[in-house]
Amino acid sequence: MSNKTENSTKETAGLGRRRFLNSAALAGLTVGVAACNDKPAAAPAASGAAAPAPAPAPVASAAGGTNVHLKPGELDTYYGIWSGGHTGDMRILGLPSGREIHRVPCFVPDALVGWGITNESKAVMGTKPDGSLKYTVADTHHTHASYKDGNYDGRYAWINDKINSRIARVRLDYFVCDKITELPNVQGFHGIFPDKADPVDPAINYTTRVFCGGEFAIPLPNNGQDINNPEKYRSMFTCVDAESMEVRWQVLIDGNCDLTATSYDGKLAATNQYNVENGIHYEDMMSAERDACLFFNIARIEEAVKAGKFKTIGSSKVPVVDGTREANKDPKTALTAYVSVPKNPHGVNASPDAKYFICAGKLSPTATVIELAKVLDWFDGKMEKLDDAIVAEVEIGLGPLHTAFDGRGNAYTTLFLDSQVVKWNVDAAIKFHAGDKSVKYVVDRLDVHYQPGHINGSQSETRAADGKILAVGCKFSKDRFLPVGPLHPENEQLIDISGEKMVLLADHPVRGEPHDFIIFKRDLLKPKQVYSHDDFPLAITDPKESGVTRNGKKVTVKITSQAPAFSLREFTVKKGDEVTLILTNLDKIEDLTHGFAIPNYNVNFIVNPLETKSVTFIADKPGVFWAYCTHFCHALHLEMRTRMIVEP
Ligand code: K7E
Ligand code: CUA
Ligand code: CA
Repeated sequence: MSNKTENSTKETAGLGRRRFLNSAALAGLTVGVAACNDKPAAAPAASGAAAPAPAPAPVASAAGGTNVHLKPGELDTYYGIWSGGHTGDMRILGLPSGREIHRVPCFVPDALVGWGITNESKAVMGTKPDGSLKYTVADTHHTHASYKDGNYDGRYAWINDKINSRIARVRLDYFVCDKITELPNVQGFHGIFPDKADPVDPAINYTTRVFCGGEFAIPLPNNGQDINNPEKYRSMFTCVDAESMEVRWQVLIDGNCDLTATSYDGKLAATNQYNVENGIHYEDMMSAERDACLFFNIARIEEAVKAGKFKTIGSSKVPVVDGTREANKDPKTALTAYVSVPKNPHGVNASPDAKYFICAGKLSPTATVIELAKVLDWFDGKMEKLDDAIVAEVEIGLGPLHTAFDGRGNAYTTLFLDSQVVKWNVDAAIKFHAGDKSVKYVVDRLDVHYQPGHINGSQSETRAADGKILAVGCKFSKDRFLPVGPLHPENEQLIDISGEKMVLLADHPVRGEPHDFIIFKRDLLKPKQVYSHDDFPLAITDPKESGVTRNGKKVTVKITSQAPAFSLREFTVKKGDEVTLILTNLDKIEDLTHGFAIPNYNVNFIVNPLETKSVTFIADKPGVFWAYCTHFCHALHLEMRTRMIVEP
């Protein structure tokens, strides 16, 4: 970009641009990249204009010592769990190489594994009374893993679906989705974060709850009444049980939840909020100068639920407590606390020293640092003014969205409009805010390519933040990769943060459109490579059990696979039968996966070592159908097939 140099040498933008940002929102302009038209070169991709030929990018030599180019056979140091965005999936990357190793289907069908085809996956995804999938679209933004002692324990990861307000759990031993829960009375479920400890019982120092922020306020109940009555519009903050995946409770709140964070002691959860105005029209949502970071006192909420101080909404049986501003004015009894932050904030992130939540300003060029001990003081009646919990509010650049940490006291915030990552020191910002204007809290700035959203560092959201690498999800890649038509990939850039200065290490194209991700040490996970028959109630443990059994029109076909053959060479059913085919892969060697596809029957799925899956279909077409193995397994893989005969 010809004028990137100009951008990078500019200090925090001048007042004029800042004013523009404030007035842009009021004027009803689209907030975001396309709106920032006094910085035209920063956003040609959004406007559809052809990007100018790029100047040769400054190629980073890996000064900090992180080598992104692994030798053949060399393994990555870190796992990365990425949300896939509106592809609706979860992706597993290796870092620092940036290689995509796996995709975990959860909310939407997946052709490789047969997710949405097999009975087992359909049971997880949810079906309509006729057996078809309830939903086939999803939008995953945020993924976080379960904790123990302030670090990941390798049990689970959770991911949200914003479109249909669903939360999915992925088992990290097999990297498969095992449960999906739809949140009642919520639209636009966005922020998600597991707790890290129990607020009351210190023995429970691991995740037992997952918190979910509802972004879109809707009339409650949403049944076609009260469409034009903003008073009836509310959003909800939801607590889901980490093990059962049942919804435990909800909190009715003012405003819209954006991202979510949890404290290391389990006492507090928070969500950044815009639209505390409770506007139901676009412009109304941006009228107040300050919105809020809304804190939830988890122990008090659960006491209130236990004491029966709740209502239910619509057909949902989930207890809903009142977390609105009006009902929570007395700190001694308050369930919630609305700490003010500049208008329309976005990300909120917990610092690895467990002391602060940091709110990124989005429409404001600031980061707000909130001290958690002080929020607890307010709840305890020891601090009068809640906003005294704000220990810093400093300018860091234009369009701050998300923040990561290095464990050495520094924060790294993405600046969407400036196309930069800014490294700033939290303690220095606190000193500056307290009055020492000689303190320089901005440590470094680095141009990224382009318009970054989420950012995360290695181990950044744990007490073990290691300050090695940083990944940045750039929403526009423009000229960074070979052109492939109008749709550009995203650019997940990798930055070395081991030294004082950030060093850009690599660009990685990814299929749209990841949002949040986490990066953690590979030894925190011990994935299994072979299933156990015990995992599957339908497992066929002996090929001799193979065969066809009939019960009226219902036919069960049991079949096993062992390279390079299926146990049945052929099987016969009758036209009109409801066929349930159960396939167990008896190969127990790592990496020996088989597939099973039936021509013209829309059936294709895989079975991993010792895995069992089933499909059910109506044999409505007579004829011969060569069901064959789709997954390369053996020199005789192409021959691996069975003849399905459907008699007329
Ligand atoms: Cu910033 Cu949905 Cu996390 Cu996207 S949200 S970037
Ligand atoms: Cu079995 Cu290919
Ligand atoms: Ca607002």
